[in-house]
Amino acid sequence: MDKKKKWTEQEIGKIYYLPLMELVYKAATVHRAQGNWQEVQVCSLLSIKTGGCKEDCAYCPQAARYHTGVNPEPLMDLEDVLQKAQTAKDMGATRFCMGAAWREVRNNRHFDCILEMVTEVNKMGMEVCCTLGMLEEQQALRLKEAGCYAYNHNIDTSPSYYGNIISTRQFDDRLQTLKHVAQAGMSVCCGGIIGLGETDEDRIAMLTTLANMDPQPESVPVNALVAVQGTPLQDRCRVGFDEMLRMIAAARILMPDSMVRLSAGRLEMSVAEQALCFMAGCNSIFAGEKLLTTPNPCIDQDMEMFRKLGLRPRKAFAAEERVPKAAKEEAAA
Ligand code: SAM
Ligand code: DTB
Ligand code: SF4
Repeated sequence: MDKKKKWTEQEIGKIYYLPLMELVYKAATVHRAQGNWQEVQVCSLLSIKTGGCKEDCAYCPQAARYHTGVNPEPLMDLEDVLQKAQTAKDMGATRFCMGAAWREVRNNRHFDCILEMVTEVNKMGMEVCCTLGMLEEQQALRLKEAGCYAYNHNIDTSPSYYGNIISTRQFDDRLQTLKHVAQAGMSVCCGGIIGLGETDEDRIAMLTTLANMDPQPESVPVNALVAVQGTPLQDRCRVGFDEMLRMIAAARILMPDSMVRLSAGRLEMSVAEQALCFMAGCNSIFAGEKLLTTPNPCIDQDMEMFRKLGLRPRKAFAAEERVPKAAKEEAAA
């Protein structure tokens, strides 16, 4: 598939609305053709700066304005972060993602501390990912220089539904940060959430934005809303498993080279349901008992699931070992 292809919403709608089993079959076929289908990237998340965020993201337990029981905490110490990273590495994680409940990064001592964390975790041989809110160009470059491999910044939903969920920033602000991340040479991790009250058309529009990014995001987290008490979305019903499966399968077909990550919402899914997601092209998970503030399946359960399904954790930096298609074509010419 030509990566530079510009997808229209109509084209994506045709894929998205396929009968589910046909969609899964097509996605599984794409997944098999890419090779490495047995490998699942195991990522670990750590909230290094929890709560007290000034943004109003309606889904988020860390927004200061909602009363969710998440206590604001200061930035973690370097030593504590390194200890958590070692624990994550020992349990088999190869990507370590550090999250901060910030609207944006500021050029202050907290950012300097994070740069140090990035450098030290990178030295441990793990792919370092950060998710710290909006970034300026220079800040993205400093993160990259410190050894940050990837940056997570989700578009969350469709451009037109965005204003119903977040009013303290614009959809285009997200795109601007993603541009800075890509220009700095970091790998882009960008996805969204389903279950916010959006329509199928919104999901299609979100997929269209992601699929038309150039280059497409290296990883695409698909989150199901975790409806946290105290947030404006506390009473939203859980998304059906078929809806997660549909999003994962569509993402796999549209972004064949990306890692598609089954992210928030996995705790409620059975092994059989997750198996269908892996079949449909999901090849990455967040592992460990906690996401940022909410629970997640424990690693022993996940390893047992991999064993049952004949899957295996992928090595760190595996993407760099693959010869890019363009280079192969050049060599052959
Ligand atoms: N503050 C930074 C930002 O907003 O980019 C980084 C942390 S933020 C918690 C990272 C992402 O977590 C959000 O963009 C959203 O996609 C996801 N997220 C947050 N709360 C969630 C929830 N309750 N359910 C599902 N996903 C959630
Ligand atoms: C992503 O797409 N999902 C993760 C990670 N990127 C940072 C976060 C999920 C957070 C779920 C709610 C919580 O634990 O606070
Ligand atoms: Fe803040 Fe990020 Fe939560 Fe929004 S998603 S309230 S920016 S921590």
